[in-house]
Amino acid sequence: MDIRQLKDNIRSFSLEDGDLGSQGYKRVLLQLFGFTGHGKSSFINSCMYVLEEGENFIEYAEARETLEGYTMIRNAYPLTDQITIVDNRGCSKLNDFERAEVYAQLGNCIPIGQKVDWEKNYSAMMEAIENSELEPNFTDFLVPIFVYRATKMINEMEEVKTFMENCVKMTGIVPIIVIAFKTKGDYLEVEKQFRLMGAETVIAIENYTTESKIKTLGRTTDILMVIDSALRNVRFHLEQPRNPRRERIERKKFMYNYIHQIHLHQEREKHEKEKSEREKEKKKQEEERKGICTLL
Ligand SMILES: Nc1nc2c(ncn2[C@@H]2O[C@H](COP(=O)(O)OP(=O)(O)OP(=O)(O)O)[C@@H](O)[C@H]2O)c(=O)[nH]1
Ligand SMILES: [Mg+2]
Repeated sequence: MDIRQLKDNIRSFSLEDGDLGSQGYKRVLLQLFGFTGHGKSSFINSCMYVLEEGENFIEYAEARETLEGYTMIRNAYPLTDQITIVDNRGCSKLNDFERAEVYAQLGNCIPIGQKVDWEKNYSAMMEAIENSELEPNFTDFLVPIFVYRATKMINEMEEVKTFMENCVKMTGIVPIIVIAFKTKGDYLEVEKQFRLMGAETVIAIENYTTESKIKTLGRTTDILMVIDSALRNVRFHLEQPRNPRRERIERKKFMYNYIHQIHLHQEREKHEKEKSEREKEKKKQEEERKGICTLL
């Protein structure tokens, strides 16, 4: 498909097009996830740039190289009337509740425009999910996209694989894998790792940035292909009867169950730790008693 055709497909995409109509969805939400600094915000700028004519690059989403992560607020950027892309907070190394927060973003349980705090405990997490009921959103068709940089082999295989599986449980879609920094690393090897983990669509791209913004055919095509793949997924799913309200309830149930499992896991660990400390203390006391006896 050439660039003109890809752009037209994206610009004219409508949820109403299928035989069953929009089934209650009002917009497609492309949900970006990934570790900090892997190119999520830059991917948003790249998408805006390739859909606009001309060479005027605008940094809509601020992109920076930081250790602790730059994007903190879950901002949304409309690409067309019906397609919006969301810059979710990236993670570095995640503890259990931080991981739950990633799913809360995916399930739209954290409002757009809100700062994402990694909640520390069970009750704070449950409260955040309950608060999402203030403005329940069941009209977004969620498409997960995972951004990973080609300069790094995947060390977090188990973590990423579980994330991909949970995306399917929550949205019915295997996340589209975007490998950024295409020219800076062995993207073929990274692609292979993702494919072996069950990825269906893997597209390597080189993001446009303030420093590197000359539009080329290959770079532009790769970026447009990501959006086009997401829309193909949406079309495929809209051919089946769906119920957006029921899907939201199922996502909430997934969240409650997930948080509950984490809570149980942490309680078990705490209990084991206390038990082992008690045993250590008991052993120490016994040894002290024995020492006193030999002295006598
Ligand atoms: N060369 C090159 N640089 C890139 C690419 N993608 C992003 N960068 C640069 O990498 C740095 C981090 O990119 P961001 O887009 O801010 O990454 P992020 O995933 O949004 O990071 P957080 O907001 O911290 O989670 C920025 O300095 C970008 O200019 C790419 O494909 N190629
Ligand atoms: Mg960012």
